[in-house]
Amino acid sequence: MTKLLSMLPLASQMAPNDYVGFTFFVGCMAMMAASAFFFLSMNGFDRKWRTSILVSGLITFIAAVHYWYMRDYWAAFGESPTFFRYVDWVLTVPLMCVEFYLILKAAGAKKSLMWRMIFLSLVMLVTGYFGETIDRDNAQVWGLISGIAYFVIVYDIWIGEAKKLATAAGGAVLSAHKMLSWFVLVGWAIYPIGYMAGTPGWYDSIFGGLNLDVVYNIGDAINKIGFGLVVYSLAVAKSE
Ligand SMILES: *C/C=C(C)/C=C/C=C(C)/C=C/C1=C(C)CCCC1(C)C
Repeated sequence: MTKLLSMLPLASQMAPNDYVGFTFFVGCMAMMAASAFFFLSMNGFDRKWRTSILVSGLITFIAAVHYWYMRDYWAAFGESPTFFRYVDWVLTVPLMCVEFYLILKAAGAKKSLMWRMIFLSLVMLVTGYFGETIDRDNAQVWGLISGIAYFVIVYDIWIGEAKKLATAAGGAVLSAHKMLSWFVLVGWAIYPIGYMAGTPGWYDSIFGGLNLDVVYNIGDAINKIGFGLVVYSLAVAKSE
């Protein structure tokens, strides 16, 4: 009987004090629920807003699939699933840039703005990956380059071209843009904290008590689901 049971693809065991595993599990469920919500509500909106809601759903759906694997990976190896984490981000963060563009399209946003943001986000993520994996000894340098790319994105949306377009559009678009900008300034700033907690350097003593994965999982839940809900609210406001 035990032999038979061991052949079944049972869920991995999870210790009651495995709080890292717990955040992977809850994160996975939350992303699934959010995806169902976005996909099922899509058809209630005007054509124009459907794409935006679809992208919100794709962001949480891609994350849900990755969380499924990350949860498993953590349970099996007790190690940070860095590879899956960054594949997830490389797909979802550019989609968030697309979301900014879609919202500002009516105000005259050009595709070049979108590509610029996508490029910057990829620089931010690829350098972060180097610092966490193949060149951990220079994690500070990679983190710095990544941080610069991040600040250029923040500049673009708070002060630069994106901000100007949002101001010109006014109304619900401006307030949604403002909310999304806060997500990028405050919500995205959670990630460097996780990075500093999980890579070697002088900051070990400051962030040493934190777990990189817990910080990243909290960041993802806030940023992916919250971001999608802002877009959803804008669509509701605009469809009335
Ligand atoms: C859904 C996933 C999101 C919104 C991920 C965002 C990730 C970041 C903003 C990561 C930023 C980083 C830095 C600014 C410096 C250190 C390295 C990173 C990649 C953790």
